[in-house]
Amino acid sequence: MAIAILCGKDKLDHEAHAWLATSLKSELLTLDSNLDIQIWPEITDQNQIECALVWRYRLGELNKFPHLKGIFSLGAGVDYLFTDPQLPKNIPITRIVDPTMARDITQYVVTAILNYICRNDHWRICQQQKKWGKQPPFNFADKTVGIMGLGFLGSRLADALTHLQINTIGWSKTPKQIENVKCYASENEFKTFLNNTDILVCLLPHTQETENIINNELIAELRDQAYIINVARGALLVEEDLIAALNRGKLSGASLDVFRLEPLDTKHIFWSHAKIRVTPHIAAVTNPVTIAHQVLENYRRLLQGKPLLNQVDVQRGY
Ligand code: NDP
Ligand code: OXD
Repeated sequence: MAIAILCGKDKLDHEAHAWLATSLKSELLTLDSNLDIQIWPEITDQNQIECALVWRYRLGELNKFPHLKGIFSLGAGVDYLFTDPQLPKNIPITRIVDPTMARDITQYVVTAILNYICRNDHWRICQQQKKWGKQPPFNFADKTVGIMGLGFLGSRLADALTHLQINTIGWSKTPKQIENVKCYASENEFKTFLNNTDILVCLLPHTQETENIINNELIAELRDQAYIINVARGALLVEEDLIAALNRGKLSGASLDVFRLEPLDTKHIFWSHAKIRVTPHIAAVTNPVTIAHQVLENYRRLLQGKPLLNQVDVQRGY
């Protein structure tokens, strides 16, 4: 009976995520010193592995564990699992639902919103040019933040924004109720949601339905001079449509934390575009200390045949 931790799709990526695997192993052993935890690729006996803790692992590896009973994603998003053609079938998949992650996403998005509304990029350029570039006062009341995806992260972000007295609306698949937030739902209300949005925050999962959702059609429905913050997945954004909208002035800027191909290619236009801020997928990084309890709880439930926490709906894809 053993747990395998598989992080990283290749050797380089594995090394980059070594901290996650080793810290999580050590946290879990602190909680229960009897656990047998093996970090890929040093798996001593594949027959022993009953539970796999994974983050963007090398596709096909999970199929090598004949007695696998559970797959626990170490991230909130599970889209990468569904790209594995050999993903073992009929095995429950869970994901991370962690208030610390919600706090981190909130802080990242609030920073991006404030940078935009307070025109921090403009002041920075003025300072570099030693220019007293005074402009008319900015006004928070003029801007509405629209959050696509009101799940665990999106709903907490919405709540935090209302406490900062930032006008906030949201959109999700099924109807939601969040105090002081006008919530829209389904395709029927999508256009109205977009028509009322100045700052679009994307916190949708990557599924067949959401892929390429931020495209020309969507951008056309946003208010003029809108700003886009994508912290969901790169595949949700049609890159050429974003660039074209920034260049013709329909959009005034974008903060991007996630990309179709990560790491972002050094030649990619996003790096040097004056209206784009790039961060390397750090909006909310899995915290081994805060997730260890839920991982262990789910492992115990798995062994006892009890329902798991935070189980992914494989049909929906999130
Ligand atoms: P949840 O599953 O809790 O929430 C997803 C939300 O998206 C739900 O409100 C859901 O609606 C909505 N949704 C899904 N599909 C559609 C659709 N077709 N149309 C409208 N709404 C839809 O996910 P989390 O909040 O935990 O995480 C969201 C995403 O954030 C993750 O999947 C991941 O990709 C990304 N992420 C990024 C991080 C980063 O560092 N950049 C860190 C962590 C997560 P409904 O509630 O009605 O089902
Ligand atoms: C996640 C992420 O999904 O880090 O947890 O993107």
